[in-house]
Amino acid sequence: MKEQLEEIRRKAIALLDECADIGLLDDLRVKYLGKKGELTAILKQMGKLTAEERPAMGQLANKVRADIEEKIAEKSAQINEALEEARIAAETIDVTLPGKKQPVGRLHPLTKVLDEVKDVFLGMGFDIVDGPEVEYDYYNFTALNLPPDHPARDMQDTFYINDNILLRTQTSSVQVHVMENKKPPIRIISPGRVYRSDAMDATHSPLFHQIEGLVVDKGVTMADLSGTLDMLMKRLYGEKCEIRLRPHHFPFTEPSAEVDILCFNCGGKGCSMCKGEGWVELLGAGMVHPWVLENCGIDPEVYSGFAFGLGLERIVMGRYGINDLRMFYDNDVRFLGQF
Ligand code: FA5
Repeated sequence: MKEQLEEIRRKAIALLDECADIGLLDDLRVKYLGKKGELTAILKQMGKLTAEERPAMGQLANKVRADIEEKIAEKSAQINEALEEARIAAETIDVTLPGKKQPVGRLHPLTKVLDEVKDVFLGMGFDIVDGPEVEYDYYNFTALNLPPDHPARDMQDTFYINDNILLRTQTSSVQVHVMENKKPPIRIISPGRVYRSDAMDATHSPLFHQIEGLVVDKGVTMADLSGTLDMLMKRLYGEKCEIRLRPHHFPFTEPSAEVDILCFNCGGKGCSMCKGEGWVELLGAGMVHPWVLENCGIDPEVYSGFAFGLGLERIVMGRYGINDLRMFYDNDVRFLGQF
């Protein structure tokens, strides 16, 4: 039996020494130490030994088991360590590889220039207010001296929700909301979307943006209007920028003017952009009509005011030399990425 035990130990240790696989290691453990393993089979024969032989054989058997267990533990640690090293080697990050580019978004040119316009007016002490895009007929037309059937409504046909509610055609509707809720002095701008059933072309869109301006106080004159707009245009386009005020008619201002700047495409010579005029229309403006002040509960004998409505798209076109307004809405990143 002694030889058998020695033989089991020798063979088991030799096989374990060569083992490099965790599954195989477990098979060897079962083969030698399991319930039906070789060592157990030998121990079952202990009963055949004499009482004198048994303690020495028992001791040897325990020693053989301990040696095999120790070898299995040592091998298991070696194999696991090798596996861990292989895993780390496979996961190694090459820090010299170029990184993956994350595309970064940017502000739309309309938003960028609107922010500049807001800055200019905030610097002059104006507040910025919001108004509804879905509007009552009263605020968009009637309160602005455009009663039902007034011919000037034809110039601003729009999208109607019902007879009384429409998509606003102009931010001038906000003038009425502001004057109804706040007494002079008033100094506000109100940017936002407006809608008209205009056909799309290089300078028109059925959805576009306006920035309304309104100042009401004692002693406000047309000179204040002209000075304010001149200052804005010079801040946006540089000191050399020229504007002109052209007599016009708006039912809600008296006197009224359209304000043009020297064509940013041809510098005044005449081109397709300015339709040969040399000037591009940017906004409508004028002194708030006394009836509009009265409609809003402000005494026109005491107060006067000026108002203007800028077309944001046209300003941005001038700012960056863009000759077709449709590009703002095409969502082409090759275009939008340039600003
Ligand atoms: C008005 O809308 C008046 N509410 C402006 C105003 C305000 C006058 C306060 C007096 C006092 P008008 O319809 O001209 O006016 O439009 C103003 C500006 O909006 C135009 O000068 C132009 O720059 C721009 N605009 C008008 N229609 C379109 C369109 N379809 N697409 C793009 N921009 C447009």
